[in-house]
Amino acid sequence: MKRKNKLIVLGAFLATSLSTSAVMAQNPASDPENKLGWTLNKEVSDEFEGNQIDKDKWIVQGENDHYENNFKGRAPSQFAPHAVSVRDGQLVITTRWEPDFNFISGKHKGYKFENITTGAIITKKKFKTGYMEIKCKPADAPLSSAFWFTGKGGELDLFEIFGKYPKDKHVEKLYHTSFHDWGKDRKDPLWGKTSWDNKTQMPFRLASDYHVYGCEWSEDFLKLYIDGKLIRCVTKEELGDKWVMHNEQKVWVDNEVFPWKVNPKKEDITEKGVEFLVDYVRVWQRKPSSDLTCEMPVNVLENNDFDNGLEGWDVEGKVKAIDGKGKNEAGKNYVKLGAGKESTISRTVKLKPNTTYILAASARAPMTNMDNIWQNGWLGVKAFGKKGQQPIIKFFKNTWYRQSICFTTGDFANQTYIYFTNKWQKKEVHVDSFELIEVTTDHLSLDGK
Ligand SMILES: [Ca+2]
Ligand SMILES: [Ca+2]
Repeated sequence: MKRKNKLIVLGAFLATSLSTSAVMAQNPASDPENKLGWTLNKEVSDEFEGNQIDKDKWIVQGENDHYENNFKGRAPSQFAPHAVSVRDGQLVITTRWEPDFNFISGKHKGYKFENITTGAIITKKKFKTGYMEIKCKPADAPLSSAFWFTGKGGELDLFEIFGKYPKDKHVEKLYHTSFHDWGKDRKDPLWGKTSWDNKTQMPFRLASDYHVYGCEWSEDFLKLYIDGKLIRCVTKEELGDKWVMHNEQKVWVDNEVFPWKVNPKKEDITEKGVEFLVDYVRVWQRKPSSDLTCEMPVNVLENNDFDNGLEGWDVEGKVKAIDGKGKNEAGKNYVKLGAGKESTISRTVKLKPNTTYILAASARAPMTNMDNIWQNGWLGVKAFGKKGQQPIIKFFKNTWYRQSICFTTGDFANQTYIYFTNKWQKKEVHVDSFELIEVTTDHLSLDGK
């Protein structure tokens, strides 16, 4: 009986996916019925058909000794045109161990260009606002595969994904988005630095498979998606001068080495190379309108900001609600987990089965110097009906920042346990602004429609 049910379900699934793919092949994963009236901007989109890169559309970094923005690669890796190819309907960016390559002399951020060749492509045309989407499989290696945008004064990295990160396997699941501020004076210590970011840890390794990553960049907000699901929205208003998306942008797709994080060796890269595979890059645009909101699904946690002290929360060890006197991130109070004892703040929450959620919190670790002392606090979730899954995400900076965990409940789950703890180091950590939201694909909230 069970088996028969499965077959029926599979048949229905195939029928649905065939009919929808025929009709909606070119619609955004965020809006499969194109309710918002998106139009594909073909100048900055590509399906990567044929057997070579379209050079009317793309700049290949290093070709004819031209390097867009004078960016030659992040040393030790150097951009080389032979790293870029098109095969089986895909863009292939190959990073290789190639010590005999004729590397440029000089250094970049203290590292010599040597051993590693890699690739980047950049659109010739610019665009301003829209919905940007890529379907891809990042290189399964200790380097960053990235889909990003830059123009005058600002940069949006929709993702920089480390396929492998031996020091901390959690990083291999991290969907990390950031803004970089290039609008400041060159002498300003914040020039080019991250002005805002979003870190969401997915329940899977990102380089293990293809996923669809998307974002909507409007005049007023930025929405982040994975596989058509909305995971975050932030407004220009709430970011203030951290917002950097004021001008037209070009699309970038590349592999880069970040040697201060992880410096790949020959056996990681190999002479044959590791590949970032991209099925397509698509940018849609629509008439500017104010009919879309940045509303996220409702936060199911009451007293998530501790305005009512510790009401509704379970605590163990040294846990106190502290008046932040307006200096903490949100509202009146934050929670302090004191030094000297293992301390945890937690609660059991009712949830739906077979449903995807995002758990987020803001935290800081004041005893960190972020140099040789890395005191962790960590956010975690467990007992949601998925055997063996107990995801955690660590906090180790001494300023307030937000991170999140994406998880999907099992068939029989009706509740879960969420917590923040200073185990096992027993050092002081602060936490605030817990958020638990249901992630849905049906998230288009149109005013007056
Ligand atoms: Ca394709
Ligand atoms: Ca608060």
